[in-house]
Amino acid sequence: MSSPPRNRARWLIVAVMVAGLPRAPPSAQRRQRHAGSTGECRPWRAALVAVVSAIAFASALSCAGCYDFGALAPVDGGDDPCAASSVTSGPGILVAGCVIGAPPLIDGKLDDWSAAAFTVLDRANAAFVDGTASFTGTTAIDDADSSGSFAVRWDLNALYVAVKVTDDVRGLHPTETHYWLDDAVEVFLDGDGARTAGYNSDDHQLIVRADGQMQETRNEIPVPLPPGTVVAVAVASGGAASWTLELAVPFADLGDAAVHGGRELGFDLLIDDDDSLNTSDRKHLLGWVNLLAGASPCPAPYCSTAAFGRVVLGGR
Ligand SMILES: [Ca+2]
Ligand SMILES: [Ca+2]
Ligand SMILES: [Ca+2]
Ligand SMILES: [Ca+2]
Repeated sequence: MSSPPRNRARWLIVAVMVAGLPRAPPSAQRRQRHAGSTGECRPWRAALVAVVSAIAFASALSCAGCYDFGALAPVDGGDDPCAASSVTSGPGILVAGCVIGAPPLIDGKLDDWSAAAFTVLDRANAAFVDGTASFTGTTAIDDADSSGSFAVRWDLNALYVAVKVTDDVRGLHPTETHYWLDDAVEVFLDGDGARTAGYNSDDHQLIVRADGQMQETRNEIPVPLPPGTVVAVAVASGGAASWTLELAVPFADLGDAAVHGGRELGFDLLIDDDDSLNTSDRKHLLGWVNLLAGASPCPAPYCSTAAFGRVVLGGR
């Protein structure tokens, strides 16, 4: 490991202090010692400055990977938790961006997310579709009816999820206790990535309704929300009933595994679309991944974490 930044700072301070020492007039003894020399008399101080400066410079170069989490400047010289990951996003695999600087503000507004980080989920690429008959087959019409995109980021404290939903009619019925029957987004997390058939304490199905209300079910049974989980939604432009959401789930709710780059978690996401004004009646469901497609008796993420795709904690 390269030398800690505090040490580098001390070297630099020493170098500056030494460089700033006043030059003492040469003593008679020193003058005598150098008398008759034909070469340049190099003072000891200049040599020391050169050595110290070289060490400080080399130290600074060798610490390019020293970062504190979330900080752009080296602070304590520890390993960089946002070191680049060799994993790349692909079908069923999403690389979560490492938070650099401040974590996203959970206010439902996604101006603190990079547009490039979002993965599209629409009728054309959804692995799991319900309500197929009510799609028209015309991409523009179907995407305006129900589509979206999502992104995931992380820091040492939490996993952050952002979703953009495009919708044409708000189907929201606050008295409905089954949130997935209204306009909602379902986020599925398998903290230890164990892909168990049943949900364990590190596994979550979080259902966020378009009014910002959130419900958790585990093995299809409502349970208390994970402690510290925060969600916010906002109305988005782009459609009459389009909306965005932001979610932060503390890693404390995602099992005991250490939080570090390269960690894999099970992850999935569904968009529920209810276009009924009077009663809850889900019209469409779009799911990112469903590895249990065709299985029985319940081939869906809400039955088994084995159906999930995965998210990998990535680097900067
Ligand atoms: Ca935000
Ligand atoms: Ca719709
Ligand atoms: Ca699990
Ligand atoms: Ca709707």
